[in-house]
Amino acid sequence: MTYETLLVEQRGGVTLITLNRPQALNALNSQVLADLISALAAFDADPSQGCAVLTGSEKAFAAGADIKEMASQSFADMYGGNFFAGYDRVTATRKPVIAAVAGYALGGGCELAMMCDFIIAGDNAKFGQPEIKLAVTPGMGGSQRMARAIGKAKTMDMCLTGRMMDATEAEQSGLVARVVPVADLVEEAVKAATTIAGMAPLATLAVKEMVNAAFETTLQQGVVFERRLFHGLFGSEDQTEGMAAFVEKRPGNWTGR
Ligand code: CO8
Repeated sequence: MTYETLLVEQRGGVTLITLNRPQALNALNSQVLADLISALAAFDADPSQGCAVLTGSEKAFAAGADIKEMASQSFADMYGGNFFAGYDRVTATRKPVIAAVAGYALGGGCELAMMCDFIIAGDNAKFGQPEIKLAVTPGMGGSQRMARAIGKAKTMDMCLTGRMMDATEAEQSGLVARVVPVADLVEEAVKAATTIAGMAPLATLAVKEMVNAAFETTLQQGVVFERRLFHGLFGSEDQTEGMAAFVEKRPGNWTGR
């Protein structure tokens, strides 16, 4: 499958998705959204694929939603058409997705990175929610996901001033999981994704679901949800295999059942 705005390749069990609108610093227009939904749905449905990496270019992961596409839209267009609500389908991806961010991740670009399960940043990454400078606000979950990731004080600072945060600050704040030299970014992200893709598939789905539940539930509900998923995995063949493999000092051989 080929896409107008993405490059997609499989590296073993890892799907590498590269945003590819260099002329607009990977600004997210409606075509990018349609392509992304399609590529992630194909990844999720392919049993040979265990983890995806979403990346951009060395200069820009994505410099935001496409301002030129939005500029002439009315309230009726945006609200009536539920503009960009399709991104809910990006977050509905059940298998893990790592954002590998180099360069600018601004506005919708930062929000897209935060929709992924974790972010690995190149040391030149710059994160920001500069929508305030356009007299609008984050609209793809940025105010909510950033507040959960790095807390109120820094989120208010970022969203009210529109300033950029570099990779070091992003790591110290907990926005990104790791920072690596930008030249190694894709390789490092694919390496992490390969590790994830090598895990038992049902346990991997369960981890993603339970960590995400931490943002939707009370602690008590989340702990019970985690315990039930843990119990449920004892109905899987891979649990029997995983524990036998440990005892027999050999790698597990997963069936995804
Ligand atoms: N949209 C459209 N085109 C863009 C965007 C964008 N967000 N960002 C860059 N471009 C284009 C430029 O217009 C330029 O095109 P051209 O060559 O035709 O003039 C090309 O990309 C290169 O950009 P620059 O020349 O500006 O490159 P610089 O290196 O000088 O600057 C910056 C890089 C600092 C990243 C600068 O391009 C910039 O400030 N970009 C805009 C950043 C921004 O404001 N992002 C937020 C956008 S709003 C948003 O994301 C809202 C999300 C919520 C939507 C929710 C819907 C429900």
